[in-house]
Amino acid sequence: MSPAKYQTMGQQEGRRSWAEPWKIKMVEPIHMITREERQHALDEAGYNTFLLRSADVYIDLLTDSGTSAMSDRQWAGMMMGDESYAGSRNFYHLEDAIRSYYGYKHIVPTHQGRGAEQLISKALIQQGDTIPGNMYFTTTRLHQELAGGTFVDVIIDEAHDPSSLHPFKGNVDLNKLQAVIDKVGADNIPYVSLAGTVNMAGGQPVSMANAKELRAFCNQQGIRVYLDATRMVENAFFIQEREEGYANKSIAEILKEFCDLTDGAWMSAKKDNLVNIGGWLAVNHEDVFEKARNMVVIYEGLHTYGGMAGRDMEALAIGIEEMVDDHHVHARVEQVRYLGKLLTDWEIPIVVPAGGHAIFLNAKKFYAHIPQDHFPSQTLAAQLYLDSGVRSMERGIVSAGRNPETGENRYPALELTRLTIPRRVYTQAHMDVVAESVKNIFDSRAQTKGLKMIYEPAYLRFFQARFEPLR
Ligand code: P70
Repeated sequence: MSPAKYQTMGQQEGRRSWAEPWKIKMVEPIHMITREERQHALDEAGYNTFLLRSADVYIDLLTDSGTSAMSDRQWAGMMMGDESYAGSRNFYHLEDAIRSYYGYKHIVPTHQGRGAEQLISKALIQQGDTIPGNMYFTTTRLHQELAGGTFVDVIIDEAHDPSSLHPFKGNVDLNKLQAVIDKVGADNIPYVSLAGTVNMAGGQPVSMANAKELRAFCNQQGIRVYLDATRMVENAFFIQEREEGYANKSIAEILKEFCDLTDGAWMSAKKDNLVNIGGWLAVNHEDVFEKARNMVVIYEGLHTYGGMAGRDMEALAIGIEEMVDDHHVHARVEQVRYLGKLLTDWEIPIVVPAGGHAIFLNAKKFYAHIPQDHFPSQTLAAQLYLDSGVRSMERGIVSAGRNPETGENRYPALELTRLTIPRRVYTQAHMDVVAESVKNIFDSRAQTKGLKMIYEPAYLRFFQARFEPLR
């Protein structure tokens, strides 16, 4: 018998194949517009993928935020919304879910993550304070700055190196943290801002060992630790996979153990929690809770809905129960990795190891001939859209913005374009189409020129900035 021509993914890797733990019950048609139409759409959008209309996008990898497919149980929950202004029963379900799976005592709902960031920043930060953290996130840092603080990066050096294979590139460097304390004094550090899987580093995890060391260190110094839990479930998966002693613990157990090392968390429920909108703040200290619960009525809504409808809170509570399913997390991260494997196999530069929510193309290497001032990551996102209607996101110099004190551009070491995978939405075939398109623009990269910024808004410029191609 002649050898078979086709091989499944599993066979290619010498193992049995696995599949997603769900089947599709409802579909949303998508289609690719023509290259001329895409060129026109890109011009209209000022070469910024945030300004494209989604109808002009074929495969949307802009973000994994609010783009997940909800389950039939979550949709059923939507019908059980208790839309009372105060004391909605869905809020109590949400409170129970957060208490059981994350383990925090007090919960304040918000409309999404940045609502919770505003509350925690305003509750804890005083003018002139310093907030150390494992790499900045755009909205998180901005809220810390608006509250009068300065963010200082204390992530390990490996996080800034796209080719370092360190298994926990999200770890905090305690020497760097000590140096910050020596400089500004522990009294001027309201908390350490710890992110579970570091978005801007490529979705890289923090180890349990590092979190334990950090906790012990902060206890000695009298500093609190608050967690950005947005993608902490994916972090738990990496701990289960890579850290000694965790292979036989469930995602739920690891999540709880990790959160127990922190004083509270803010959350963009639009990611791990599998909903299209929502967020929350959860804390153990009564004093912080009281401040946040009072402030939420100014900025978000009453403390039993915080900007969410009752039905949103119900879907969110159910999403929390579903997100800790080990099979779900495995399928989610492995899908991201599948795309990463294709690209690395074809020698396209990406951040390794592949992270939990996205593949990050290393635009500095991809377009080695385009200087950072000509926006290589932004250029890559534009080229990818032009080639195939695939939408991605700039995560480089445009995202890094300007130093608020000097007004100078920040030049981040990482100049990346993010291919972000929504949860339970796309198939392996979609990943193949994306990979081939990346390969196509990689093969013709020498002809590609950079961009010029022609409009720059004052805050979070990446969302609304406009560009023109350099000729
Ligand atoms: C993304 C989204 C949101 C986010 C996050 C982390 C680690 C907090 C938030 C805020 C959306 C986004 C936000 C800013 C720039 C680009 C994209 N991340 N912490 O796509 O939560 O969006 O609910 O207010 O990743 O990565 P929210």
